[in-house]
Amino acid sequence: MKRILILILIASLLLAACGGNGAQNESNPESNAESKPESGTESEDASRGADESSRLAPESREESAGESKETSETSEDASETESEESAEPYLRKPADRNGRRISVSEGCRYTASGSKHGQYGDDGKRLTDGVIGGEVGWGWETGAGRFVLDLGAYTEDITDFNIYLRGGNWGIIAPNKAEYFISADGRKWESVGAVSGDGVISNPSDETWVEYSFPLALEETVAARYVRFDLSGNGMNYAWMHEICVWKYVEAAPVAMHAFKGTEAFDNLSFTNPGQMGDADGPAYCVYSQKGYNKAEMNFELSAAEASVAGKRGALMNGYVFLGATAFNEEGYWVNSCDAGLTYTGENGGWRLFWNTADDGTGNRGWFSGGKTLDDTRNYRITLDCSKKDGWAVVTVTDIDDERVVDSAEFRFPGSKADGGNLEMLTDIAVDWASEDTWVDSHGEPTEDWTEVVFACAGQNMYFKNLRIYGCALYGGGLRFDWEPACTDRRGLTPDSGTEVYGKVITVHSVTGDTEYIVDIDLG
Ligand SMILES: [Ca+2]
Repeated sequence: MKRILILILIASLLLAACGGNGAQNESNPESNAESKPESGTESEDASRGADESSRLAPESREESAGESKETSETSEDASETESEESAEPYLRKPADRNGRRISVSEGCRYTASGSKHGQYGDDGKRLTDGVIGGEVGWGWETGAGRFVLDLGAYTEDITDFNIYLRGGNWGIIAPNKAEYFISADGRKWESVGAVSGDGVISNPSDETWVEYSFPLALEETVAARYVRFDLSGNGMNYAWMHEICVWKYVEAAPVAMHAFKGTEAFDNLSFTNPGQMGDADGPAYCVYSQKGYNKAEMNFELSAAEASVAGKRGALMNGYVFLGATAFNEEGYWVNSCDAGLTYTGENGGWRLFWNTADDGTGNRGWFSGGKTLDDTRNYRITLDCSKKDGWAVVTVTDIDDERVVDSAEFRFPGSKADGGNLEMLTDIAVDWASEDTWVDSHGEPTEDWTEVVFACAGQNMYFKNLRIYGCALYGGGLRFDWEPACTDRRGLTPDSGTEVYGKVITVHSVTGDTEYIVDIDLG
């Protein structure tokens, strides 16, 4: 249930309040597909297709002169796979969305119509880099946006499409229709559906920009080497873009799960902090290391994590699983701190990389949230590495099962020493409130006291459960240390026994030293 919900939410990225709309569109493709595949192949390029000497993807060649080199490379690949395609006609089958949805478009080459915007021009990679969202977007000046994606190989069992763009600011008028076409050779195109009207998901991302996506979920699978995205309508003047996406479903291979053997357990009623804790503005469990380490890592079984983040009256919760570092000066006083790892934002419903710093080098707080939503059927290692050079840190997220780096970010962390001599590391599992509406007490009155918010959220089925952490480790002097209690300076639980809340809010169990534990944060 949770996986399905999150898949829908991924498809509805950037959609906050209108999540229900997105779900409806995804589960009912009829409602947003006004152009179904009626008549087999739509050979609108048939006349040009007769030119066998030129296998260029004709649409993109004509409309994007600057991309002709890429397009001709594409055409060579096309001829390699054509015989394969024609030998074994693809049999469509009912789309089965029970498995794991994987992108078949990420990292693929594409061509585009129109001309690149001078300052925010696309670099030919950004529309398939897996990053959806961001502050600006990438611009193509075009009254009829057309993107031709080369999947790199003839690809079967395609089910889902989407295109993410934005408008409403800087005089940019977004289209109101997207139509999707498939092709085996880049010449003959078949429409598989169009999305307009109620099928379009629109959501303001701030006071000025509106984010649009055009999800299409087919009832039957299709196969293609090339996918074409046609934008039109509304008097569009730009395609101001984030991403073009094509997905298929594969059987979800079981990921290896860690066997927790620890028996130590405690909760906010039984645990008393040794003193004032740093992360004390909402339910959290932290373990702080001794000084002297310059890198930390932890494994997080995201595939097992359960999240229910929305309550009544617009209450919305974020979750965090992260590592942190605190830098001290020679007198032992705090100079800076950073957090880096994964956050589950209530607004988009997925886990993503984030980092923040108290001082980013300009005296201001630094904050970054990645655009890639992680696959919630996989498990990940989070690494925070301050060892590269003074004043910098790198956060890396690695798929544990195939040791593949899925996201990373480097950021300024002024005050840190690369040898770790002035650093204290931590692991931290926490929640906070995603919306202003959540900062109310049980009478609905605004409050700045998070314990009042916890009271107000009680009975609304808001939780993060089964946050399974293992393999916590520290590095120093080039050596790796399992995070045994000897590495630990202190543990902190918020709330603890000295903070009055209505009952059990946070539980830590299956604890082995400080290398592994499972956290449940349940507001009841
Ligand atoms: Ca992108």
